[in-house]
Amino acid sequence: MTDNFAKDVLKGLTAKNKHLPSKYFYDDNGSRIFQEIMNMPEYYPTNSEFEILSMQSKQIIEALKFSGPFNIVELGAGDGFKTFKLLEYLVNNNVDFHYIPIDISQEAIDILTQRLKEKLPALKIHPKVGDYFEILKDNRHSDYPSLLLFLGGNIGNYLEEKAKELLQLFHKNMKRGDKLLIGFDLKKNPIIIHNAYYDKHGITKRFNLNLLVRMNRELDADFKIDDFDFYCYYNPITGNVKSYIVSLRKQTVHLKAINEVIHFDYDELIWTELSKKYALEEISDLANNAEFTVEHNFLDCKHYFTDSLWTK
Ligand code: AVJ
Repeated sequence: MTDNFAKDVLKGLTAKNKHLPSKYFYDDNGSRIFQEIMNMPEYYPTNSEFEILSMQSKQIIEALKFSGPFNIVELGAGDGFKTFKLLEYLVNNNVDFHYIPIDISQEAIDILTQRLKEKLPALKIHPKVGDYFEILKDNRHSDYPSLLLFLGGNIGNYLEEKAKELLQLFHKNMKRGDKLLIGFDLKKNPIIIHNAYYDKHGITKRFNLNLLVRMNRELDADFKIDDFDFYCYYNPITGNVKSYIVSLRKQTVHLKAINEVIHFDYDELIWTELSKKYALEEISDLANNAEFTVEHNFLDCKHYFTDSLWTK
């Protein structure tokens, strides 16, 4: 784990345009800050998806057209707050299924498991910590059909080519007839998007700067957190939100664990995240590119977000 982090950090911080992969936001501390983001009123994706999964559970489950028992495999389950409504619906209707939440944060999975055992004691839950694909590969040998959940709009973090690769990999690790329910944040009034990412509480800033804290801890680096700021902007034409860490001074940072020195110019940027917003046509293009069929788009009432149901 740490080895890949060191390698990716070195690659990103020695590039001409500095960058860091957003997947490294989610150490235990970052996962907690992300919970705070999800609790902000401005961060609408959580509320929109929560509405979809609360109000349309029945329609979603009917659209699966599974006749017997099935698995629900959730990639990046986090605290599972949104999924709870779907699980609750299924348990209350005595549907026969197994829930397999997967996350890279042990802490997040522990909290989720404990909470679900309390709230839905009848739920058959098999939590997994680790890499999506290793666990997906196991699941391919299951006798039951599967519904894969990739919620929260995580796909928005991938550049187009990477998103296509990821979806092809999902496809490859699914059985014919398996379903994918995948969340996409939709293009909308740019002001709403701006406020969700450039939040006035500074929580998203803390989320980004946590990358520096993580490097200090795991790579024995000496980033002075106060000498860096956060900036992000939304381009309504491309649908891209791009997030950056800004160096407030010309400065030098040592990464002692890997014996590296990194120089920052005054106002130099580190690109930390892409959060792409989609139009519905772009979503069906992506599905078709990976040889999925779009079954249905489940939208919230404001049309901010869609959980798109695809079939292999
Ligand atoms: C978890 C990837 C969906 O891109 O909206 C929230 C992460 N970044 N605020 C997103 C995030 C800044 C989030 N995803």
